[in-house]
Amino acid sequence: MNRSAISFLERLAHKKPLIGTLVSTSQTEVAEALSLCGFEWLFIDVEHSVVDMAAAQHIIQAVAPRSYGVIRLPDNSTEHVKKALDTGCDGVIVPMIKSVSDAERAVSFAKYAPLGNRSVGLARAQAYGLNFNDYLSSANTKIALILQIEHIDAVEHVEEIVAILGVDAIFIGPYDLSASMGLLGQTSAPEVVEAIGRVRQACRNAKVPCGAFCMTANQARDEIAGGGRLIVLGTDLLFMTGNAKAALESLALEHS
Ligand code: 3PY
Ligand code: MG
Repeated sequence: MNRSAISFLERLAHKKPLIGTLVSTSQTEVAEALSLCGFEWLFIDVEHSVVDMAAAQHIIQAVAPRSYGVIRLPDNSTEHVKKALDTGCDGVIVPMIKSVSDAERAVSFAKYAPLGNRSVGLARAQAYGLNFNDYLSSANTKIALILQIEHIDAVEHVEEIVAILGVDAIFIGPYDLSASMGLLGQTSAPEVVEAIGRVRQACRNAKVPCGAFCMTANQARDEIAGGGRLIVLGTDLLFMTGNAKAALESLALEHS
């Protein structure tokens, strides 16, 4: 698919789920190979991996226009939001939103005036100046701001958070959410499932797309059946280690 025909944010408005995967390595060949596999978008993880902002830009360059490139930021700071958006990414994912004011801060960093106060740069996003005016006038409606709800404090205010103009989608983080509830790693605990249900319901009511990370295709199926639209299926290294281990184990069995 040639993603340049439609922006990521416009694509998010469609009912059909967006199936992506998580990129945690800097080599552009890895991201390019995943893009060639058919993942429609890549969740480029600058929060929990060695990928830095320069590598993220190179990954986006390697997969465009085949796949959308969306950067998960290390934190909710103007420094990271503006640097990421200026790479020309299709969206940013801001982790660890805990309150309405955190969400409003993210909007103010990520959206140009009058919606926010995004700082004006001259970089790849603006085609190094060649597309400056067009980018400035269209970025707010084409580049997605996705907030991660992964703390119980955010769940308590999720109905207000999804109502904020400029919040384009929600990505649920079950692992950090479970940790914030004193249930580290227990993502199937009833309290965590209930909290996630509240987030999903708030998104449904506000017609804000949401999604989550899924380790397996079966989990992704459940997520889609539950209304999830922004799907991250596996990671670059999970695909590699899973296949490598299985191949080694099957060979070892033949020779044991
Ligand atoms: C979490 O579960 O905390 C995540 O951030 C998943 O992406
Ligand atoms: Mg997390």
